[in-house]
Amino acid sequence: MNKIQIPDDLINLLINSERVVVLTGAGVSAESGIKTFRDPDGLWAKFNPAELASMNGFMKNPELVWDWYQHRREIINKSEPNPGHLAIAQMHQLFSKFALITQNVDRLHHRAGSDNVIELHGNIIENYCVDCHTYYDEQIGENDLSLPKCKKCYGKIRPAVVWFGEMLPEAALIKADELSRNSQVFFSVGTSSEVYPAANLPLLAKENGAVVIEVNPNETAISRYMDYRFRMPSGEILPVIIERIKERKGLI
Ligand code: BV8
Ligand code: ZN
Repeated sequence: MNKIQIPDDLINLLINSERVVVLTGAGVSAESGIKTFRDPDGLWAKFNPAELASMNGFMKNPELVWDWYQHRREIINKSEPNPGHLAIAQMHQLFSKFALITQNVDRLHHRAGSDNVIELHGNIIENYCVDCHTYYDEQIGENDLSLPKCKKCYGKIRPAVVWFGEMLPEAALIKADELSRNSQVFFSVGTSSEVYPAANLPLLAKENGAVVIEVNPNETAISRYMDYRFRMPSGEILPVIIERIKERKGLI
């Protein structure tokens, strides 16, 4: 029997809930070997985010930004979904109105089997031309470190992610906002809750009556508002929660 204790009242709530929403951040991919952004050894420990994850940064130094994303793509391509991603993928079957919202761009949730993933910050797999917006959905040559140019207009090609100062995809944000407001249970998993508007979602859920749960080895900006806090890696705790729900539902 797993030594991790899950409060009975939380399991009772979960087996009687339909509208369950999970919001994930970089921490859910940490156990897949993908560095987070703000942890001490994180991606931005060496760089200044404004320099890399922004249009200004890209226009100032497109090769540096392109190489940074190519470097991250290489790491992502060698990574596999971890037990945290796989546990979340099982939630689609356990809750009749489940929704997954992510700030991550690595698409490991898709590879773990999650569908209808709401990507607030785009994805690192696809690219588009900054001038004519032609989409390049196949991965541009992994080894092609030099900045590729658009076949149509010879413009610069950029990753299809949302940079700082850029609007989030409107449909994704509206959907995420509505799902959070209507959720009965809201999990905030592996995010420092420092980037907006994503960081608003757990509080929006709480304001509208949801029970909010944080899964993060560290304190975050919203920890004090959480109803439950699991101070451990998502890859450890989420499978235990799933197992307890399945036991109570007689599925195992
Ligand atoms: C926008 C690009 C309108 C893709 C990213 C002042 C107040 C409020 C807002 C702002 C403000 N000033 C500026 C803003 C707006 C700005 C913002 O929020 N800035 C912050 C820094 C204050 N937001 C924007 O610009 C957004 N657009 O608002 O448009 C607008 C327009 C103009 C001007 C104003 C507003 C765009 C935001 C998107 C930016 N793009 N990424 C990429 O390269 O990936 S954000 C980047 O941060 C990633 O997407 C990442 O997902 C996201 C959030 O970070 P986290 O996922 O939380 O990762 P982090 O490292 O921070 O935390 C990891 C956590 O995991 C830690 O807590 C750690 O303890 C935990 N962990 C570690 N291991 C594990 C674990 N947890 C569980 N298990 C483990 N094993
Ligand atoms: Zn073009």
